Amino acid sequence: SASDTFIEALPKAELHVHLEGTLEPGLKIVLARRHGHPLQNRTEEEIRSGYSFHDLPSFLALYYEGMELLNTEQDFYDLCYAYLKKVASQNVLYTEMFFDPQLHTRRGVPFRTVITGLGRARRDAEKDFGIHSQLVMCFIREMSAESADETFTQALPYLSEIVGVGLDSDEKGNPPAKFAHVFQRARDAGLHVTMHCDIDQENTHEHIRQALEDLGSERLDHGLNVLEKPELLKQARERRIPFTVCPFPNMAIRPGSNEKDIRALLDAGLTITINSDDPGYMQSVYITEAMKMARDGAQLTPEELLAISRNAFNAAWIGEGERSTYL
Ligand code: ES4
Ligand code: ZN
Repeated sequence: SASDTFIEALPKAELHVHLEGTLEPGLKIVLARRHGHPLQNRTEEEIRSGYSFHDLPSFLALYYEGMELLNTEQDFYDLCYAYLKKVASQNVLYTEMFFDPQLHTRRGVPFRTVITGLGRARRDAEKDFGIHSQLVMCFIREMSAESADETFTQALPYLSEIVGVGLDSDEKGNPPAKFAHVFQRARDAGLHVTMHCDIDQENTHEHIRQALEDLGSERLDHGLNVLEKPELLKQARERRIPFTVCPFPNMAIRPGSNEKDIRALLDAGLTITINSDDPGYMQSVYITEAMKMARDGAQLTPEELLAISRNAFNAAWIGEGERSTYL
């Protein structure tokens, strides 16, 4: 299988990372000092040792707790700039980053504060490290369809800063169909569409079917349960739907998944990419470390990892001119 140095040197594109999930304990302490938050008296090790989760709800509880440190334009700048600096050092040339505006607007942080901080960081990181990035706005699926619609309306003045929309957080009882209206608005506005279809959730196959057939999802974030339904598998293969696979959270919070999943997806002829998800909460497993996990679990060869990396550049929501500079 592929060596560490091969993986480290590979030019990469990341398509599944939650910016709020890149918040490292070290930056939490910096932000806590800035805001006089009690976390300022903790060490990184103490914060990290509090990160135990075993399923999606227990992970989301921790992830939501971190939000209270993100308040000013500078906070969002620092969050995004730190992630881009880190992955630029891993030879990530391009990244599409999810963000969750509702987790901020519901606390009284204006949409504008979030998007301007992230935008300034993106431009500075491009200047400083040559990394190109775009934003994908996610809706929180346990919040109401009306809240998602309101959020889309708030985003209208900033649509040039947003390449697509996604759907994340707690899937149980929250099917894609709940958000049909806002996804239609996004498509009408020319945005791209993806959504999480988490592993082994209630009604997982129906959720995947809705995503692919009813909501116009161009990708599936996770989506591993297609393997169990021949009709869905055939459709995903024929439409060459890219799957954004995230080895660390799969192992840590998705009890139904295991390290052989990636081999099974490849054997089924699906188009997969490998990604980090929430590295700040997941032992700092960024894309390079995620690729090493995937290699170890599925015995990936250099040729397979190169093909997986090319899949990500091919699936990226960029123009053909830019794509040709990567491939
Ligand atoms: C997430 Cl791991 C995961 N799953 C679903 N939604 C999320 N939001 C942030 N991380
Ligand atoms: Zn995710």
